[in-house]
Amino acid sequence: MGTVNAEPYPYTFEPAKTALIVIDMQRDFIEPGGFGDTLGNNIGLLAAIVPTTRKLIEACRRHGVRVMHTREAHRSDLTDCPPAKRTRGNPSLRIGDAGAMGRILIDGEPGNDIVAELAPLPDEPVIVKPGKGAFYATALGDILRLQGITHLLFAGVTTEVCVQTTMREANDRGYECLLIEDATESYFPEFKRAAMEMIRAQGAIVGWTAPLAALEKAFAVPA
Ligand code: C5J
Repeated sequence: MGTVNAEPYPYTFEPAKTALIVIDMQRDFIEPGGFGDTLGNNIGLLAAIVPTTRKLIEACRRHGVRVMHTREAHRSDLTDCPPAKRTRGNPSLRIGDAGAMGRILIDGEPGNDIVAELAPLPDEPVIVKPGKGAFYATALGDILRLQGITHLLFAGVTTEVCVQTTMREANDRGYECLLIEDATESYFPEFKRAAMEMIRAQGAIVGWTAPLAALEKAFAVPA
């Protein structure tokens, strides 16, 4: 059993029943010339968490916490993409259009890949999700249940969109959720701050937050 010095109070977990879910660390959101960049976002903010996220993944692998990854992606024929998602906001590039790294948010395109530094190992599930939440229209719930997972650690981008949505879905399904503060980021720093406050408000109404160092400390305590 490990205990993390988290907010709003200590978070206790058993590594064998815990999974790390790394959300959407995809080239198109993070790398120069990708979708996020072409929309005028400051991708440097997201790129800055790659080294910490890598350390987090490696620590989880070493300490027996299952690692899983997600990618936001649609079928190449777009039949799983609601027209409302594709057209909203009247963007210059829509889902399925040709971007600098292939078609935007389409499964199998180069830009849809997870950044090389965080490449999943062959035995780590990659959940391909058409929505913001990783439970919607995916096998994630079944995968976690079959593995006896009760606790989830979260990292990835963006904090207030896909990360927070997935944490809320997980919370409603009974999982105890901890967000690693320095392994998540938003294009909008004030949204990250607000999302973290919302998550841990009212006695961890959605879950807990803690920096990677606090998790590493918990791992360092002999079982
Ligand atoms: C979007 C995400 N579209 N991973 N995705 O913001 O948060």
